[in-house]
Amino acid sequence: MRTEATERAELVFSLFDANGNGVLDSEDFDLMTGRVLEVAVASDDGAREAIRAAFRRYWTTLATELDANGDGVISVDEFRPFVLDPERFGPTITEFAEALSALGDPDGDGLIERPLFVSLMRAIGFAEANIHALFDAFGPDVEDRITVTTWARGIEDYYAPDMGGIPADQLVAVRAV
Ligand SMILES: [Ca+2]
Ligand SMILES: [Ca+2]
Repeated sequence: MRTEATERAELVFSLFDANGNGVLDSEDFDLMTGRVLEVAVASDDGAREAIRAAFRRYWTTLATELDANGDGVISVDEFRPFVLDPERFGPTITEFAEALSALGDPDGDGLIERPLFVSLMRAIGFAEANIHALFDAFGPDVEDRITVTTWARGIEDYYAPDMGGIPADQLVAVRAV
């Protein structure tokens, strides 16, 4: 497992701990879903339901696979190796990546403009400078747009245990703000 992958997993754990109690629990995912839907105002009902379902699956997969003692919470030490295991968590991430990237494209032309990308990623909790660095690393076109596919693959790569030096690492890099 690469250091970059470990750092990416730890960052997403800290952001998804939306209620700040140091562990992941069901309430975190309700809060996160609400925050993302709040900025996905231009998306249709199908796209909004898809991200709701994807967040729900993310949580239920963690709860089902990891919470053996049934106390309803997941620690970072449980989370890290599990989410970086493509065999066990890959399909959940693929659904999540498709649902989240689709929110970036409410008009369905396959392209995502920077302002909406920034809004969605800020809603999840990433830092603004890192979000812009990620968008730049995705290689936007002359009209400052990236494709839905680029973002979806970027999300899947974020959870890849053996990948480093990839656009997703921009989210972890320490930047002056
Ligand atoms: Ca929590
Ligand atoms: Ca679009």
